[in-house]
Amino acid sequence: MWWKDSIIYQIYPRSFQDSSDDGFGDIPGIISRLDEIKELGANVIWLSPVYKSPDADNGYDISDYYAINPKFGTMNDMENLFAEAAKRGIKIIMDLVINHTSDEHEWFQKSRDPKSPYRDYYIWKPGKDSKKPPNNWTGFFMGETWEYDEQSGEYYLHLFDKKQPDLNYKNPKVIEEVKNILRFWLDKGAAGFRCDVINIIFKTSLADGKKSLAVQGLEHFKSQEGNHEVLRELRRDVLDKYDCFTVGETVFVDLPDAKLLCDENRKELNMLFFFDHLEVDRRIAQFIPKKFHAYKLLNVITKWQKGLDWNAIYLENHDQPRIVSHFGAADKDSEFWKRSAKMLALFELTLRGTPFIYQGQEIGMTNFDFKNIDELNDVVSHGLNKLMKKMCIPKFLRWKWIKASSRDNARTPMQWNDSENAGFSKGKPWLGVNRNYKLINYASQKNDPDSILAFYKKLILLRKNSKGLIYGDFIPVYADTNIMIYQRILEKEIYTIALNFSSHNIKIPKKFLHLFSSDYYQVLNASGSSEWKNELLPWEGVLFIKTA
Ligand code: TEU
Repeated sequence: MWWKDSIIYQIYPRSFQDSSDDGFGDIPGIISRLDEIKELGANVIWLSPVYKSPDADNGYDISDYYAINPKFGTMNDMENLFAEAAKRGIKIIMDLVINHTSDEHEWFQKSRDPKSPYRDYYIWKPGKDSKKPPNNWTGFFMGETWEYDEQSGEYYLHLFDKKQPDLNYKNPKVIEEVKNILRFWLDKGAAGFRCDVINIIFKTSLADGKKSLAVQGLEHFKSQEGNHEVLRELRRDVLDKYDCFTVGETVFVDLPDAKLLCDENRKELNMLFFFDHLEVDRRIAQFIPKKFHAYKLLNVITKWQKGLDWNAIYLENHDQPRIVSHFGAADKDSEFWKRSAKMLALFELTLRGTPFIYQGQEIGMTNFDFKNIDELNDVVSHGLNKLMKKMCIPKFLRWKWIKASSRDNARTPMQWNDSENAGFSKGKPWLGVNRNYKLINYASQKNDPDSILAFYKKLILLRKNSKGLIYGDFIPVYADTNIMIYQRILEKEIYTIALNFSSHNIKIPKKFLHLFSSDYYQVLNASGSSEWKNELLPWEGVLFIKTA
């Protein structure tokens, strides 16, 4: 299957490359950077939403699935993008956001009339005892999940922002609409879809949820039987007729759920994004930090590597802080920014599954040193701030947590070079450019063989030519608080990987030294040092390769 040995590059269009100098990335900008993506070694692009949208949630609130947001360009530009990408052997997958639409979508506007045939496209309900919402569910954006609509005299459900009303998947007409959307984009040339929050689209009942600090009501809409049925129907009636794949974004997913969703015989999704690995050092809906232990990370990764036949592997996306700030040294010990970024590249690219690389990850972009809440655009950060204020959490703590977790950390413009606005745009960027762009940018790494970018390219090439790194078994070997060791094995190919997540030199435990005997192994390491002294340097990663 071609998507198994692919390398996928995620583009967040508004922050990638601006060609019109309005401060907003666009499709012609993406076309102008396809060569860089090809040089990296990626052969698939996942494009975050470019559809028409009022941008209440940066395009994840779609008002027309068949039109392009004019800020990004035209349908003609999009067709050019498919064609130019294809010329370079690059496929494109689209973001499928179908749990909700924008409240400005024509369907929703029509559905506000209780007599409209569109009424049942959404989930409308009268309030409890006149003025109270129909149930006690709480949303993904730290706020209410029901909005009262004067015109209708009823509430509508929105698990995200109030400008993102949830569609009603008990209505077969909604499923037919989705099939049409899929066909439209597949016929245009899409090679598949990244399916937004795809495991919560079916609401079995609207009863009150169990009390919970996170999202309350989950048991009524996470991985419901009806949800599985919808996925099977989409696959059977549309997706299976094309050479394409799907990757689900599955929130709060656990392994038993995931096994059902990705079982090849059930024909639902091809692979999915889980969140566990990025939450090993955070608690309560990802916001409150706790101590990092490498063994916890290895445990989680082992669970998924062994539990599923195929994984979608990622360390970054547009919702997560930058990995070199999160698990790496950028914010703790910046001397090792570069080495830790390479160590994390080694981690991601030596796991079994299809790797997804998020724009800027390949040059080690870091979190942004935002100074106050007004510098942030993210709806989640603002929602969280409001909620914590209500809970009387002191300002300095609120800011500390929001700053580290804000989705805007990943959304600042791509740092292409050291010219004004990092070469992203000549206009004022929609979100501030990271102040470190003179130090961290694509141009300065392009021809430097010691750069993070060069390391990514080398690893991607190695992976492409090594069946063992793509398909080999995953064998956990050892982990403690600071380091982890694992192997990938396929017949006579043996890969041994050791990663150091700390600022100290750490000796490989004696018991495992035999795995690193360099007389018959070839070594690739993140520190670039050529001598192996049976220890890991601070933030170093090493890969020992033995092929018979
Ligand atoms: O994300 C789903 C989701 O659960 C996150 O928004 C999560 O709540 C957030 O990351 C907490 O930090 C998807 C998209 O990736 C996201 O960008 C959208 O905002 C969301 O769905 C709604 O479409």
